[in-house]
Amino acid sequence: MSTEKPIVDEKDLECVAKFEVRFTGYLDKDGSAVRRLPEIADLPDALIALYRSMVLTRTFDQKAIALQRTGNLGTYASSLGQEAVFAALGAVMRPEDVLVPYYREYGTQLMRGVTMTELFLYWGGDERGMDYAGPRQDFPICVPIATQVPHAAGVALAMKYRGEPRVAVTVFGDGATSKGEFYEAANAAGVWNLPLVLLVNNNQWAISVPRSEQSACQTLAQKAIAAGISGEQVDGNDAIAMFDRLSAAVDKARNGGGPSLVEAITYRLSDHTTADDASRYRRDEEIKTHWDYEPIKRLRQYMIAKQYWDSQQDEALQQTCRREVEEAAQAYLNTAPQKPESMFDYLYETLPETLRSQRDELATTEQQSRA
Ligand SMILES: Cc1ncc(C[n+]2csc(CCOP(=O)(O)OP(=O)(O)O)c2C)c(N)n1
Ligand SMILES: [Mg+2]
Repeated sequence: MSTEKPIVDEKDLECVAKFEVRFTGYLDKDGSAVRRLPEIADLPDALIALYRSMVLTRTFDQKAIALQRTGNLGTYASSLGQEAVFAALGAVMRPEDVLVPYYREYGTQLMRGVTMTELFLYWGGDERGMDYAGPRQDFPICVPIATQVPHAAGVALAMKYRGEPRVAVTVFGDGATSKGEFYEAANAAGVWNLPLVLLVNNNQWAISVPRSEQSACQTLAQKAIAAGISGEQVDGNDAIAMFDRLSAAVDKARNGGGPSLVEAITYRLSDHTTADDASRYRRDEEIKTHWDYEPIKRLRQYMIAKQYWDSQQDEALQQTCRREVEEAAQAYLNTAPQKPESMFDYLYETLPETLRSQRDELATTEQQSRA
């Protein structure tokens, strides 16, 4: 060990960088304001649009799970408890922006013009559901974790290269922030100052891995700071806060201010998917506590207190949503399945010989079984 005195005392070392991560929330669990509210809080139409999206999504979720449980749908990933995150995103994006989703953002997708029938088709194993009739440039649902994040950076790069005032938004979970693709995309976005919003749906669980075991970081938002991007936390169960902070991030990206990361703090009230049984790794009391903070009740109570909404309107909305979901489910159930050989049809412009013979064999077997 050196006995030489240090030239600079440790306490006098220059601090070369300081960072902070802010948390934004406006409503308490009962929907009362805890601080001065942003503009949207006094715009009843805007609030009702958020609320409608959340109620519709929750109704859609319930139907999807019922279809899966009765053998009419494949594995399904619910958005229960996280509706405010996705409604707010749908409300702040413009039609010309591009959504690069993972697999829980039904609220956003529906607001952007994807239909419930298309979503049912997808989870029913029919890829035609991802060939949206509406938002043609939005990306399909992405199940491989975090792989869509660099794609979104690529989309944002194209927008910037063409000088278009558009924004790419990608959404992913707390678990995805441990993946290399996330870091690589965030790094590129920072260096190239891309019009990209990285939205982390921190629902506290990655299947059975709790947030505490996912990362030793105090916040996931600070992972952006390492890439030179601003990162912040928002109460993901507060639709007003989500709208406020996401619109700031999207506006900033659109106006040349570059990328941002928004970490929405929410909670997955459902199983991970219908293939999961969370009771094997999660205590009931934990879920009960989080039901107290769920986003639909909070916004409803706020709107009722402001006299923007009443119980009659609420009942009418619930009924409309149920009817719309039932109609979409019927349209899905009435859709004739694709022929099995269609699985060969979309990967190659010209099918290689080995696959062509397999396709022909399958088509013949199919014909014989139908005869
Ligand atoms: C590359 C890859 N690895 C593993 C999986 C299996 N898998 C599916 S969902 C999931 C957890 C994702 O958790 P998180 O990112 O927090 O999203 P959440 O489902 O909680 O919304 C994992 C590991 C996968 N789909 N893709
Ligand atoms: Mg998660």
